Amino acid sequence: MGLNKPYSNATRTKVALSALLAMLVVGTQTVSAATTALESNDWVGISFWIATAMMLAFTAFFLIERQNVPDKWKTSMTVAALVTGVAWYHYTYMREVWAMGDGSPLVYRYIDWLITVPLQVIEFYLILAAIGVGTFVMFRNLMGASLVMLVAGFFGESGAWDLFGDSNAEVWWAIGMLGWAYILYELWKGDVESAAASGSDSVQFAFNSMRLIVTFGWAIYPLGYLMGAGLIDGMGSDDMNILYNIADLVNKGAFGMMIWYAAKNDA
Ligand SMILES: *C/C=C(C)/C=C/C=C(C)/C=C/C1=C(C)CCCC1(C)C
Repeated sequence: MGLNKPYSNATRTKVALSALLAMLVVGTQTVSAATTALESNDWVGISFWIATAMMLAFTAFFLIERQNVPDKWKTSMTVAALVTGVAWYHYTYMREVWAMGDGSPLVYRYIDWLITVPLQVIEFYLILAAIGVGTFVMFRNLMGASLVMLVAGFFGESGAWDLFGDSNAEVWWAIGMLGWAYILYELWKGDVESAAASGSDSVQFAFNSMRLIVTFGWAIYPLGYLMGAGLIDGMGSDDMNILYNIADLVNKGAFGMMIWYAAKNDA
């Protein structure tokens, strides 16, 4: 047994499987809570169910695959599993809120984002550090901007702080957009781009995936917000929830899969 490989693969597998088992045991408490059966045309409910199951599957996959990638990618895999794991936990409640006829699970949604988005910023930082541009200042600014984005979204959607009267939803949306715009600026600016170009193929793949996810995958959320706020003709809160659920699968699950793909192909 070498110094940097103190545990055998068999031990690692056992640890990963035990963690999964513990998750499942805890999870079934909420998973098996009393629900009314879904109607066959309840598309919002169906999307909640699909997202819940997929988040669990992603989490299991990332935890188990963590031991099949080179050491330097393991932390990224762990963070990817935490993102989908925390989301799975909240989805078990969100679909319940929906199934019980209590409408849009706004508070659970934002609590989830408040945990998973900072975790994703950590993921971004790990990739930026791998291309040599990740600094503390950059990490702090990305974290700050993501919090501005989420807090503004919460006030705008909940109406908990009606600071802007008649245009409350619009102005909070615009403030949230500024937070997102700052993140895009950090990821698309020239020096980061040229630094990335000098990384290994795997690191470049991870970097490009991250940028596309934050640009296009994240764009689904402000669109959903506008629908939910009744600012797009003929669209409403149901459309918003379907979009949010799809967006979460793309940005948490597919993003994690891209990290895994990059890691697997890094010799
Ligand atoms: C796993 C959850 C993720 C990646 C959530 C991301 C959420 C956003 C990118 C939300 C963005 C918003 C704006 C850009 C403006 C309006 C308010 C928000 C919060 C919907």
